[in-house]
Amino acid sequence: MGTALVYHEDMTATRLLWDDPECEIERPERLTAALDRLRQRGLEQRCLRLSAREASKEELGLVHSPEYVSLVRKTQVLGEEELQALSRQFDAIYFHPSTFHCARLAAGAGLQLVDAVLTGTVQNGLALVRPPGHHSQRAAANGFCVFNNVAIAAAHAKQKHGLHRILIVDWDVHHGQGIQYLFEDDPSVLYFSWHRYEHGRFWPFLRESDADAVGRGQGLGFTVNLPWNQVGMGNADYMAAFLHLLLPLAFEFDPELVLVSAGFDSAIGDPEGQMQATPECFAHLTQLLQVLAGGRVCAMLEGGYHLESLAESVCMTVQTLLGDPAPPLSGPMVPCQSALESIQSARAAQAPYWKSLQLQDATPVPTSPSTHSPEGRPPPLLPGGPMCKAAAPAPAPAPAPSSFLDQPCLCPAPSVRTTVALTAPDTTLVLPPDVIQQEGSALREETEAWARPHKSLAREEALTALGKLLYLLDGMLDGQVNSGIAATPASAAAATLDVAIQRGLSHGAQRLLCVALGQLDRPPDLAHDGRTLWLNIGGKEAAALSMFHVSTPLPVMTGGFLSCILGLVLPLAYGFQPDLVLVALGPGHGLQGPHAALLSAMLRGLAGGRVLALLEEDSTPQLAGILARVLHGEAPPSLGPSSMASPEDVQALMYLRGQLEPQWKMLQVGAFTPQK
Ligand code: X5A
Ligand code: ZN
Repeated sequence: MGTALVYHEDMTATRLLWDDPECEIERPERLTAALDRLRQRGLEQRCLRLSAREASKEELGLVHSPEYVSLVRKTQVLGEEELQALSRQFDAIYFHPSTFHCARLAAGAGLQLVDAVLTGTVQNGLALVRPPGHHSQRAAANGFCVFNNVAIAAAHAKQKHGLHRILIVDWDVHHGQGIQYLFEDDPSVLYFSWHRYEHGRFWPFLRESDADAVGRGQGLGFTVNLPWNQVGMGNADYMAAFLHLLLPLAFEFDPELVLVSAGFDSAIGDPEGQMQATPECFAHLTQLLQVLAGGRVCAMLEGGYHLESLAESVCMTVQTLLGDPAPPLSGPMVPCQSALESIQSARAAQAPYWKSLQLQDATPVPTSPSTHSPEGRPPPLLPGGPMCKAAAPAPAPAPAPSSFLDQPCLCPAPSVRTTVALTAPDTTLVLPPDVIQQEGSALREETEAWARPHKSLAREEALTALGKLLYLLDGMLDGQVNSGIAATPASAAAATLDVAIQRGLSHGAQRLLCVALGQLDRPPDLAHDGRTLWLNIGGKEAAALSMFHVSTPLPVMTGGFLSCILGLVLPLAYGFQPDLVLVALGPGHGLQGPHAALLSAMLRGLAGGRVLALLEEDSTPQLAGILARVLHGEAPPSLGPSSMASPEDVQALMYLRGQLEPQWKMLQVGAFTPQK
């Protein structure tokens, strides 16, 4: 199932006819710049192109008053003077004779997208529209917005498709107060918005944009505001907000559909936002949302006023919707103090309404006050190696707006996205047509040489499996293959993993993340040089060994699994910035298919998607199939209503995080506040 791109050229018609410094940034070139770049990159051609239709009067009436709709209709026949006079009745608004037509196309585009996704025509999509929508209210235009495109789409999804749980993620840099007002008492719509706030000193200057606005009546806890009180928020801040605030709530909510108010004025270079997040960050945000709602994600353009940054960020979003792996994030992964304070205050405000926040915030984290110092970052790397240079962490601070786009991408896309290298090619495997079943093996002599130090690799079956694994790994290290799965006899799992680590490190990986589930012993000679991050979950080793060798006996079977991924695995992984990921399901891993799929899908955000999953040979073909599909970019199945972590699990996790936090800053969920 593909990706829809909904557009209509007519939406470039509306434009500002008089002088107004506040409104002049919302111009037609925003759409043409984004679309041109999508074409240049060959992305538009990969989408299902849908021509936007106008929303009907009834559809607009789902959220707007009839009086307001007819007021906007009348602007079609007004002269410039009258248009200007009417515009002055609203905050940051201009009308043009084409505004009504454009705004109906913008709302209609969102409806078409939702229909295409909910009827199964496509998996996901983007509506490239203007005017934007999220500031618009029941009877008012506001902030360049005329009709509330995303709100109309949500109301339509409820009314026409009978949905009960819709998540709206508003990553535009402004508060979508229009959406908030329309759904504040509605528990079927969870609205999340982060926005430049500066303690209320930034437009639209509303008290109700703060973290303590959490909805009302039945809708208490279904409005989630994350106000940024400083400009300059970057990749680490945005990722921390998703991992520690949005995603725990989103999984607990278990949406049937995700709508994105996709404004790109939150990206670097934008004159409104003044933020620092790079376009690649939007690939990661998109990828994180794709694990929800069975991958049903509908993004609709809102703001974004730096044409270059906008075009690039739109490409990142579409590319990710199409299933391409996200490029690695640049810059130090250390959230700033102000971001942590904001995240903490939003978590505190939401805690009464969400189980996933309660246990955690009840337990103070045993740690020292955090600082800005990047001392917790892994040490610098040895230069060289044939692997993608862009994957190496940039020691420099976030690049200046003028130069952020001309970093050459040094990684050509691998020709094969996913390879399955099982010992006995399985005919019952259900795989996407372009997933390759690997025939090849590494040379016998070479395989034997790697196997020699390990007793458990002496058996013929283990050697055969190792040969296939090494061949796959080499394909990944050479950049021909992006991701893959391989199998090994259970008795040889630990040794095979050890060989894979050594081979990866000696053949070009500069930082290798190994996530080992179940009874997999840490390789005895695993170096402590910062090039390998070893993370064992559900094994028998005691908790928290050191910065680069982390173990937790936490059983993955329990509801603690999600907290473990969001609160431990991903923060460590994003902080480490690996260029190769090994995920091994060892003896007694206890993971069910959907859980293993979710973990793999989320680890795909690392290392440009260069992820090798190692399974036990007697795993079911279903497990191999689901992992191959997820590594290939398909959405993991929904986990359904999540069972919550047991208090003991949460305690164990909190303790471990407290130990590791001084070194791994992405683990921080908030600024340290001493108990009252
Ligand atoms: C959609 C959007 C911004 C309005 C800013 C007014 N609106 N100063 O980004
Ligand atoms: Zn905006």
